[in-house]
Amino acid sequence: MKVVHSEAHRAHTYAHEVTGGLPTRAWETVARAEAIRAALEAVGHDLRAPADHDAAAITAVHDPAMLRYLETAWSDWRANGLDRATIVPDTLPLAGYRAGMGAATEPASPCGRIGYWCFDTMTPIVEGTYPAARGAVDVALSTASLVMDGASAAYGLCRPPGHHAARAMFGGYCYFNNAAIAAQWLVERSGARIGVLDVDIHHGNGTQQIFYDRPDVAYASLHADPMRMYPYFSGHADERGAGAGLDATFNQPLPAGADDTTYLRALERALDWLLDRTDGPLVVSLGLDTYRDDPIGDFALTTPLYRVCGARTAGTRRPLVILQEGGYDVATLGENVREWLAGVEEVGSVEE
Ligand code: Q9C
Ligand code: ZN
Repeated sequence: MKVVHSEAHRAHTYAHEVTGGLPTRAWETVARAEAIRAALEAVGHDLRAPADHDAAAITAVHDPAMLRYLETAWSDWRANGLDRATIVPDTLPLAGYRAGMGAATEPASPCGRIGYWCFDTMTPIVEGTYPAARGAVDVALSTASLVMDGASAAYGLCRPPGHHAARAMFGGYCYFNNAAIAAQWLVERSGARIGVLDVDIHHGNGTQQIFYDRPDVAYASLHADPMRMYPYFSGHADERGAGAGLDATFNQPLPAGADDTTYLRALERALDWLLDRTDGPLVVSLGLDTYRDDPIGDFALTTPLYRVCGARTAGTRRPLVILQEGGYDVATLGENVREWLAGVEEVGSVEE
């Protein structure tokens, strides 16, 4: 299968994220993407670098002011004489802050700006973050191009991931929403109704929000119930879209310990639902943090199940734009991605 991978992710690196106000080890690491790359290279996938894309594809789904923020955050921080290695927010404009008083506006202070745009403390900005995030978008768009040019499936090794990034807010280890940018790009070029299948264990709040009121991109997600897991504030079963997008969002929150059988049944429901509402390519937000040993997940999926999931997804016979999201057990991440893609290839008609 054709695999797109960028070196730019390597400069997005930091030792700690802040959980519950304390520095804890970073889970979203360079080693994750390198483990995937090594596993895919070892079985002969056809790796290539992405093409550069301009910002228009990003501002088609994100607030241009958020793009400007991410582009300038590091230099602004430095220009203000702040010399910590990472930028993390400490003051966040919750809905209640300005309730009844109109929306918050972006402040001038770099410490205020990060709280204005970033919704959690686990998504630091370092010097290499912006180039890496742009690289991940390039990976997603080059993967979508391969599919538009006729590939039945292609895989983009996006790092940083994307599905928690909303129109005007980032977080959850995500800066730009790679999958949403690819889906929007596919809508514009194919004129078809596009599906997004999100199998990361965390609800893809960003992707859901970006397309919530639109009928042309249908979003289906299987994830840990937000009552117990991050991102906490979205992904309930009664969130089904709004306005013209009503019934173009499908959430299946699953219990702790969800096993292969439970999961496969939910995946099949999601695929049937997407087939009914779309007629073009599917973008897959491929998170492997559903794995039984994932350090931040609580599902019980096994490695062989990923091959079955890939095969069932390819069984839709829709072109697949498969983009990497989460997955934090570095020891098995490469083989779990490899097995998912092997399941796709087993269904056939995937060039090399
Ligand atoms: N103690 C993705 O999988 N919270 N993002 C982790 C760990 C943040 C996950 C808490 C999880 C973000 C793309
Ligand atoms: Zn995740």
